Amino acid sequence: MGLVKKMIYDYENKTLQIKIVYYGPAMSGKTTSIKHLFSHFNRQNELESIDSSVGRTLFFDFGVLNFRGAEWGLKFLIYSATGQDFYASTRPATLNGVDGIIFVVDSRTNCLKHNLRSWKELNAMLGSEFFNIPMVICMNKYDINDDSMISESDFKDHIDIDTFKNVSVQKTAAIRGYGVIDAFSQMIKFIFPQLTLNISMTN
Ligand SMILES: Nc1nc2c(ncn2[C@@H]2O[C@H](COP(=O)(O)OP(=O)(O)OP(=O)(O)O)[C@@H](O)[C@H]2O)c(=O)[nH]1
Ligand SMILES: [Mg+2]
Repeated sequence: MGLVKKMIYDYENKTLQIKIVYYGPAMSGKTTSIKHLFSHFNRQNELESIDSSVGRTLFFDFGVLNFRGAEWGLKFLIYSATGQDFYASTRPATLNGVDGIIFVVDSRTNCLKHNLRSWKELNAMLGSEFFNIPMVICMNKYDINDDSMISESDFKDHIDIDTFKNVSVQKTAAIRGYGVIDAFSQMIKFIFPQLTLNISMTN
């Protein structure tokens, strides 16, 4: 379907534009993760969420994070695709031009089916590009941590993990902010292996 493009470089402003999408089944914690990311960088007011009255994402969340080095800038466009199936038709548009995917798993065992359905849908939409896109898998809700959690290796056993060029799986508890910044940093390392991460924020 050709949803994946090359990164956009703005020569005039020496800024590279990168699109990151948080993807996953309904209620897995995508919006919670993004909210933590933006508040970490003190940019919580710049996140646009289109919510229903009960806080479910209707179309997507969207915000921009800018980092400025001496010679260049990075502009991250951050989206979450809605997990609600009623709005499933908006997901391809949200994925259009994606450079990296943070897949948010609901790690409770009874959610395994939903996670895998969302995963397969993503694979189907991206086709052969799927395994070329940098992928960070967040095993979210790990604060619950009772006996009924999907382990990292359980989830890996269900997907073709070895086919990816760049993939990592890590535990998160977005509700406490645990692991969210690590996951984002891992994504930056995948996209820019040479970059040192002492970058400061600009407006
Ligand atoms: N215990 C626990 N609950 C979480 C965690 N992250 C999110 N939640 C809760 O899970 C519910 C859904 O979280 P959202 O962030 O709205 O999920 P979403 O993936 O954006 O959902 P949709 O937009 O409907 O696809 C909310 O009640 C959150 O408080 C977590 O790490 N641990
Ligand atoms: Mg949401």
